[in-house]
Amino acid sequence: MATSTGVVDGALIYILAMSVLLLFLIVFFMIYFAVRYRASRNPVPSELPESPLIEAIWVIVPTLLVTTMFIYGLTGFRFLRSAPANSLVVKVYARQWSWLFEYDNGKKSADLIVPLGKNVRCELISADVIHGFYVPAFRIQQDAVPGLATYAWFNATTMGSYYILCSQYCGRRHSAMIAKLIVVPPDQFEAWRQGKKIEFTGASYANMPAGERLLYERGCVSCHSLEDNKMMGPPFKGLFGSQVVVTTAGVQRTVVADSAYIHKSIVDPGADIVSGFPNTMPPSKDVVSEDEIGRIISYLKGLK
Ligand code: HEC
Ligand SMILES: [Cu+2]
Repeated sequence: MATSTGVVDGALIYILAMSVLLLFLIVFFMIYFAVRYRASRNPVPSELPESPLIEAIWVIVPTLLVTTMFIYGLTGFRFLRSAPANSLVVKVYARQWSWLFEYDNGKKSADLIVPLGKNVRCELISADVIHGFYVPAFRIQQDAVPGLATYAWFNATTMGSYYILCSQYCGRRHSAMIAKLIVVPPDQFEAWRQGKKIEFTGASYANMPAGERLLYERGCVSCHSLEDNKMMGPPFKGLFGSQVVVTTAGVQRTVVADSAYIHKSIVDPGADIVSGFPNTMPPSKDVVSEDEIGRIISYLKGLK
């Protein structure tokens, strides 16, 4: 069965082989003619008769060669652009600056866990700017554009863990927008998808306390430091219970960072804007559930 890696590599190798062949032919004839018709041997330039046959050959042969490259490329492109109907559908949320994968039963994950040998269709959703879903090992790359439904698909035929990168420069922590694609046996995948706790080798944030892990998995730490340094957003250390100056509907006021305030900051970040920071935090309704917000809050309580 064809795979994304197979079709892309096939086209690449074919085009490369053709180019190398042509390079050698052209250079060979160039040198040959330069020597054969050098000035010392031909003080008077030779007059070569016109030959429609030769002219036709050097128009038709390269045209055919280039056409085969085009057809090769087009077949691969069409293969990559048409996910089989029976694919496993995964929603891929791209946001500054993290990935989140959601399965049809609502299961969410910071790594893309997929079963071996199954067609997987990744539906790309951008929460903010243009990102690029890029899995070099599988040769797939597709932009996630706000307001546009795009997708990429693949079929993993070897177990292991591979990198998922963002291929569009999407802001300050673009280079940290990395997740793992982990290919596991189908039965393990199914158990995991149904909620069984399995720690797959290569998973990004294994062995962290639940609340802290969520902050990593849901991409909060790309803007919020768990220490006391300022990043894109305010630091989390010492936040709980502290006094925060915020702007609410244009009016400045001081509030205490209690559970209700933090909850609101997560679901509706634009409501209270912390003074000194831009209103750039993405709303996290799709990304964290009520239950998870609770776990984040209790983690922040302990982060003194
Ligand atoms: C793209 C950067 C970015 C990401 C990602 C982000 N935030 Fe924020 N966050 C901000 C900025 C900027 C502010 C300050 C402006 C404001 O209040 O909206 C903020 C404010 C907050 C506040 C209020 C902090 C305070 O000092 O009063 C909390 C709580 C918070 N974010 C939690 C989260 C959680 C939880 C996540 C992950 C689900 C998250 N943020 C993801 C940028 C981000
Ligand atoms: Cu990105």
